[in-house]
Amino acid sequence: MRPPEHPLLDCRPEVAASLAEGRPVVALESTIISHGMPWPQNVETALAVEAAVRAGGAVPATIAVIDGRLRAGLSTAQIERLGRAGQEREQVLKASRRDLPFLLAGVTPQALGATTVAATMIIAALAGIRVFATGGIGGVHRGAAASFDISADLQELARTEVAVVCAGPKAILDIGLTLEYLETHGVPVIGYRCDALPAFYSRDSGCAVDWRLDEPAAIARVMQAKWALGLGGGLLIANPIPAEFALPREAVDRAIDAALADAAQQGIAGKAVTPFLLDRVNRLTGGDSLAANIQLVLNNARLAAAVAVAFALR
Ligand code: PSU
Ligand code: MN
Repeated sequence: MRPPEHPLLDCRPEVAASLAEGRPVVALESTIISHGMPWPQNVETALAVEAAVRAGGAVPATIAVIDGRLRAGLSTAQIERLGRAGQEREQVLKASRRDLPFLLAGVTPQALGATTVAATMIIAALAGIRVFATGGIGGVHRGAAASFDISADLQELARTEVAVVCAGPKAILDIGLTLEYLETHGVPVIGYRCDALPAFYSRDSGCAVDWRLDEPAAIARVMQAKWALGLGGGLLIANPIPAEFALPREAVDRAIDAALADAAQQGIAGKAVTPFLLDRVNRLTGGDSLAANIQLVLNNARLAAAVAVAFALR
């Protein structure tokens, strides 16, 4: 059963109706709109991702914090607002778990909070949404032994009951350490039709996944079993970028190395790191990485819809 409507949360009527009737809903995040992609591709992609969820038979619920309220399900105008505000970063706060109280208390200069994977999971779970599609999750950064930079997304996967479909950890991260962290925290990592964890822009990170599952119905049964057992927490469903859109590993690695060097030289730290690196890699690959990012998000939206449909039928 879905939890009762939360006093801080506004669900779009279509989303609330679907949830009340046990029909499939897919959560979508908003940091990717405001901080993950440039305007106008960010808005075009967000709308195309919603359309892909609908084509897959589920209702999309893009999540953000707007004017002091948690929102599950945005209008086109609200998505546009987030996308345009992303050009002026001071207008929209990149909001993870620790930022939500400030946005709700109205003490931030920004009226808009773009939710990361972690914050989107929290709001999805409050609404009763169990499946969420993103591009790539945050993870353990390269050099984390010195910087301690580990995304709050990983802790959220350990504690919040949502299945997250992604194309692997973002390639700017240390993927082996990210997998170790997920193992320590008991987060299942499922490869959808793949044996190796995908690495965002490329299909193979060189690290094996725990389990390969080839059918959305099998993934839905694992979700059901985990939560029926009272284990709580999330699952990571890794969905490789379609081969025709994957980028050659060497070219991406060169761009990432250059972006990391720029970040270090400019003293970029904290939550600015990931948006900075994604933007630099996009410039250094002449836009190729953005094109790949758009395609992998669409691919994840399609799989998330299929998983949500299977989970609703269980
Ligand atoms: N996936 C993308 N682009 C993004 C992100 C994910 O394709 O911009 C965002 C997500 O919102 C994720 C965040 O939660 O990057 C991770 O940020 P950090 O490393 O600061 O935790
Ligand atoms: Mn970080």
